Amino acid sequence: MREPLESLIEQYCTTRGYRYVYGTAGFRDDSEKLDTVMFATGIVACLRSQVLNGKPVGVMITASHNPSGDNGVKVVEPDGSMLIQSWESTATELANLLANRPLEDIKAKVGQLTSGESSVRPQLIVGRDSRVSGPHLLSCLVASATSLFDAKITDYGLLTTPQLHFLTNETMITGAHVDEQAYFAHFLGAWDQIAALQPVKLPNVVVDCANGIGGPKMSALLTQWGFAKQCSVINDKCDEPELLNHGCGADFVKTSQRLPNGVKPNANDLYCSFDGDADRVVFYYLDQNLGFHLLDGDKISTLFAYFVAKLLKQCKLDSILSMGVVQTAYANGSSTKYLQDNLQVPVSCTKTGVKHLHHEAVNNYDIGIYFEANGHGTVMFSNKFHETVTNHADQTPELKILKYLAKLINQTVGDAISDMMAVLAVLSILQWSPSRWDREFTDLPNKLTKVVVSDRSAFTTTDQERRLVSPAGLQDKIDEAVARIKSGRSFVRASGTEDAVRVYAEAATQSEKDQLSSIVGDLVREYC
Ligand code: 16G
Ligand code: ZN
Repeated sequence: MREPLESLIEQYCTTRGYRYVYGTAGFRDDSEKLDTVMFATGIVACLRSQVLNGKPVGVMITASHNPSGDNGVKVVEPDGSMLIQSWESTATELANLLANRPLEDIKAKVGQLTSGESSVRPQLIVGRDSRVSGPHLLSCLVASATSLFDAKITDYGLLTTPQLHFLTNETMITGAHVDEQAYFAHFLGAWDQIAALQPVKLPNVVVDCANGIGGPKMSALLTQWGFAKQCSVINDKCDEPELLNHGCGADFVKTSQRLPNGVKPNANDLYCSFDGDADRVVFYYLDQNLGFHLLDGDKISTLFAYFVAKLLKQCKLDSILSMGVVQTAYANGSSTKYLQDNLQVPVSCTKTGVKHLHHEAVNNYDIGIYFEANGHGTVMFSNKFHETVTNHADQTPELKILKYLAKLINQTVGDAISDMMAVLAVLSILQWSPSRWDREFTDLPNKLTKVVVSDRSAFTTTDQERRLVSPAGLQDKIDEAVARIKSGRSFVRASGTEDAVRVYAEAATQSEKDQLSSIVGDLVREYC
């Protein structure tokens, strides 16, 4: 230990008196409140690496689509997946202890956690998005990791969240330092393999990077990508903090269902928007009258399901490899119906939050496609898939495309860059225009609103967040309201990221959807 514990705590655990929760996407808060959390996360990440015998544990500093004044941190397992759930409470407890208990208690606890039983030197892989608060917060994390653990830290500086997941996993696999270029080389390699089998034919693509870290990373990709001539990047000013996620980006486009700032409307282009840390993507296009059409996470997962099902059939692998789609309650009812009725694909529903979908996809299918409607998602290919396609006697072009697709889609986490490349490859092979893609099914009109409540913990749910358990009686009232509306569906859940309750409503028509949304919103206000 280089510095006495006491002075370390005095210096770095300066944000005190707050309560923190390691939620669906790690810790997230106003960046001014996070010093103590970062110091605690340094400890948690090092302990996790020690338990795993010194394997690399990732740490990503980001607040995704939140405003630029917020920040956050999440811990990544050596295989690139999210921190296992049982450690989330360890992280929460430690952050709250450091932020709320007297110095003596903190010293005792930290002393106990670092009491040197383990001779294993922890290894951390660290990255951050473009937020101004990033470097300072990183220094708080580095302080505990180096002073208390002498951890080996590889700091990649600015990264997208999926890059951090990917590089953590690559470090574990190779057991050596991995250059950031390995990320680009991997996905560009897969793209080139597909393009060699099937010439690429696509419209111009405009990529809105939410003025976040996706901007410079897309620029780096474009310097090496054969498709670059047809691809342009907008909202890539990641050095102007006030612009981050402001009037642009995946969250803005999905929630407001309109073009982001900075777009030149053109009916012949395909557009997509990333979020601030580039782990979410949604697409959209304009019809000949410049009417806006969104192609969100549901449209992306159904596109992949259509394409993979078709290839599996052509390769006569459909009875050998199972494929399914994982959604949340926010998936549009039309997409679920389309998957089940038109494609005959099994669909599972999980709670909101990428980790829930990810586990369901990995545990249930050889090819598990998962997307939240908001654009978070990927396609997971199992070992059985890889063994089957590698050993298959008939290495047809269709089989090879399946194999390369499994490489083009990030296997650690949803990735805006990799998802975008995969969608473009699929559209090119199918020779589908954006409107042809959109025609597969029509979304039911839907609305997502939020109600600010004094205590969101009063709203508890069951059935993958589709039904309320408490407040008592509210679900019955919602059921009555839904029953009166054609193709009506509505549910209420407490947000995991802010002090609010979210109300989702969908129905056969715009006016019925508005009606249902306002009735359920009023019911929530009545019961809170
Ligand atoms: C987090 C989740 C995202 C989810 C959102 C829901 C991750 C990496 N991110 O951002 O998947 O859609 O929370 O927010 O899991 P809410 O609970 O406020 O509705
Ligand atoms: Zn994000």
